[in-house]
Amino acid sequence: MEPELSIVIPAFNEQDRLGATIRQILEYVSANNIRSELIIVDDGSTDDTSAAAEEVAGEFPAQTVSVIRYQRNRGKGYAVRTGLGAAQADIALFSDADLSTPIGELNKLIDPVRSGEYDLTFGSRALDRSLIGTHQPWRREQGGKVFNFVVRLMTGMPFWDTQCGFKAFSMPKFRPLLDVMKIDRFGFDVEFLYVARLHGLRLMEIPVRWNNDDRSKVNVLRDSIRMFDEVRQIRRNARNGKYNVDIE
Ligand SMILES: Nc1nc2c(ncn2[C@@H]2O[C@H](COP(=O)(O)OP(=O)(O)O)[C@@H](O)[C@H]2O)c(=O)[nH]1
Ligand SMILES: [Mg+2]
Repeated sequence: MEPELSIVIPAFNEQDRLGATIRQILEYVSANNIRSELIIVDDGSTDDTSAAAEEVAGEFPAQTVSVIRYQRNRGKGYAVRTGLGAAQADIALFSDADLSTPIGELNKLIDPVRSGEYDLTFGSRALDRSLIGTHQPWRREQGGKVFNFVVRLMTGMPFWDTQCGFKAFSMPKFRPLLDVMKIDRFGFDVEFLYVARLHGLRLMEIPVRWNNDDRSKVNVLRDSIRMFDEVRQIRRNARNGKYNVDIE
């Protein structure tokens, strides 16, 4: 039977965090009778990420779990696009491997897509900060605010947190756009929202709970520089018509 929801987890060197995450997700979907498929994308990990995923998946024979892997690390954006490209269901969600947004927040994003009211819904840590249990380190949180301010200035988008790793999509609407997406690293969230908006999809930023996991793989200096550069690339791509695509 076709799944009603595809859940994508981008994973880079996540052998320590991924097992517990998969278990929590599969327990949640079975307890709530959600017909889902789980797609793990191993983004060129150098540890035993794939094996860890397969091991836990083996504990849930009734659930559909697939692991996609490739040799070279390409970035979270590339990994998420790969997972969405493989998604079978009409609704897809991606979540970080550390479940910083608990999987119980799922319905907040899925319901407005299922009802047809919105095409892309995304978690936000900026709309209701009282939902944040464990904060990111102070510098990282301030950096996030600056990044979002720059994104608003450079793209004209009215959002407050583009970077939360918890986003849901109406795949019939979003799938054609995957072909024109180009940003492979952490700027991809901005590109997703920008291109979706450009093509008239209906977007909603939704406050979600967040408990930061401090075992972050992000290198603040290197990855921040790349992100600003990627936002400039998005503007350039838009100007050069790189995001033109026929959607029905
Ligand atoms: N850092 C990093 N994360 C990646 C990459 N590819 C996929 N990911 C995944 O992106 C998600 C966010 O990473 P995380 O380290 O938790 O970031 P943070 O919580 O924002 O500091 C996790 O699911 C990672 O496994 C990559 O190339 N680098
Ligand atoms: Mg994290």
